[in-house]
Amino acid sequence: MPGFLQTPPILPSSWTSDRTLRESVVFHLGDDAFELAADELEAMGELAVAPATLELAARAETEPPRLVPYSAWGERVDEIIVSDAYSELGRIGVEAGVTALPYEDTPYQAKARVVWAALLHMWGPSSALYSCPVAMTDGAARTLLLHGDLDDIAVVGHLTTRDPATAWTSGQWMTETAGGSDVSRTGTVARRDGSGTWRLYGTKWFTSATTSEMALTLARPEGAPEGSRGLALFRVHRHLEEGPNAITVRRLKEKLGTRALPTAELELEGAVAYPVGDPLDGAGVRRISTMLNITRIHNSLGATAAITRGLSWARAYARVREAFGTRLADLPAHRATLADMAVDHAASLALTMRCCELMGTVEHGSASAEETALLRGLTPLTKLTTGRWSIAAVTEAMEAVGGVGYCEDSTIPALVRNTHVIPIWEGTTNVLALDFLRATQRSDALQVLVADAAEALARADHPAVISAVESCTSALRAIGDRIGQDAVTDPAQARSIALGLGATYACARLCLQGTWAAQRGDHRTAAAAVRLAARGLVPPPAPEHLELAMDEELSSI
Ligand code: MFK
Repeated sequence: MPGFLQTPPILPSSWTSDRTLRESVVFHLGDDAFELAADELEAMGELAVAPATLELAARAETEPPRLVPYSAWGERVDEIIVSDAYSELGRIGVEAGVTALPYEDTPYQAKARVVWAALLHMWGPSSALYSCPVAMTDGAARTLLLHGDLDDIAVVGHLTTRDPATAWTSGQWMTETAGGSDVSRTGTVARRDGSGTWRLYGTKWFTSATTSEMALTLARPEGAPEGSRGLALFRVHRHLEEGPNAITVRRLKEKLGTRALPTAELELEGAVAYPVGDPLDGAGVRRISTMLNITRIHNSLGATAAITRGLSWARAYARVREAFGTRLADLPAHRATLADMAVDHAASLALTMRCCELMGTVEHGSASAEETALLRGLTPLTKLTTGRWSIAAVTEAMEAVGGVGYCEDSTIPALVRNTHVIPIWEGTTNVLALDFLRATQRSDALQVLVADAAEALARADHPAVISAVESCTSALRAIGDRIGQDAVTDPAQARSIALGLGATYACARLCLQGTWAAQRGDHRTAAAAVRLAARGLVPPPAPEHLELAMDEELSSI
């Protein structure tokens, strides 16, 4: 006689089961445009969790990329073979428009990035990290359009098509052995050969999506000054018309997660490269920042989507698992945990959707100077805040599914591993906090952000959000006091200020959205805002005793 067999949890549609996502899309898009987008989004909601898609994702995770350095006859080929399941997931994403939609002429106009964000939010966690090349491809396309010449712009069609037969992806080869966070230490040299062609010499230490047809990279033209002001931006192709470019693959990285995604160390041995913009004007870092800001928003979407997928697994399990005489979904202690995860989801989405909305407005050419400054400051804040939230949330999700959630065949360990790259990829929490501080010193980013939060709070007048509005107002005052004490110039304070501002801005946006939703009869976002505020918005200042960090001073005890 068979023993007890647990009914397996089934992931429901990523669209119809996700009230928070649907509400966010209507709030940011408006009812009429929402009607236009609804079918496309519903289709992606089904596709993202279809058994065939999830099987591809699970298979891609177990078939990591392989490096074939030499052909059977000894020729150096440096071929990287990826799982066909990974390639197929990419084809699904490209056809659905995850790279194309923001570049198309759509009825959503400046709001196209809102629809795109919803698509990517659903597809990303099922893509086995194909979302990584999608991020870099988006960043490269925008960078080439903004800073490139006609030759650069000619490749953009490949980066922004829905046709998998002609679609390319782009990498971003920035990280070097000496220059990880500190890009000014980039050692790759650019030299012109006799025919005037630029050629690059150096080692790129972390190049993800290495099978991409092209990449954007930094190099120092010979004779240019040290530091970041001497760097130039280049477009490099893996293959030239006459054959492979002069690039060898040293090895593939063995990473904690993102295992389907090829990440390699590359040696540039005179690789032909095309400067993007004037290579001698010292503006390479400024130009690649266009790409960085876009990939950082993709990173925030990845964080938000990971929270959502973790929550979706936890809820699916809570529906089918019984303990102590009832479903997990009915146990008060478990409901409290799931409710807090739902708050993480709402808060993370509020920040990320605001970034996407602003990004669309800027790209559409209809942004005010304030909106442009707001996006500059909000991007690093959102990236660092959602990154930290995502790690906690997927860990909670694994715990909520119990022992099976700790086992590989549940696929939840892959979600946890893949999420752990989020706070590292495209800048760590501290690097992003310092980037935010630099932005506040160079622009109105801080004043505009505080003013935008205050305006949201002023319009959040539903009784259901009053306590959250009061908490946000006090949090803004507390952060203002800290900044007033010159904390904005103290790097040690950067992290706590940035995390505090990130949570407070998210809460202010939830107060505004919660007011709008409550007026339509749904109080759940208002409740999420109140709960987020009750958990505490501003972390304590940095530790006073920084000597604790390295124990340099031996205690006299
Ligand atoms: C998914 C799979 C992943 C697989 C594993 C991945 C593992 C991790 C792999 C990685 O390594 S990811 C890459 C991590 N590295 C970074 O994210 C770089 C972090 N460093 C920064 O973000 C620095 O702030 C930056 C390099 C961008 C600039 O630092 P610098 O060299 O001190 O330059 P500076 O003086 O701050 O800025 C130079 C110019 O760029 C200025 O403009 P102007 O020339 O007009 O004055 C800045 O205003 C502009 N700029 C800098 N950051 C900007 C920006 N403009 C707009 N937005 C920004 N974010």
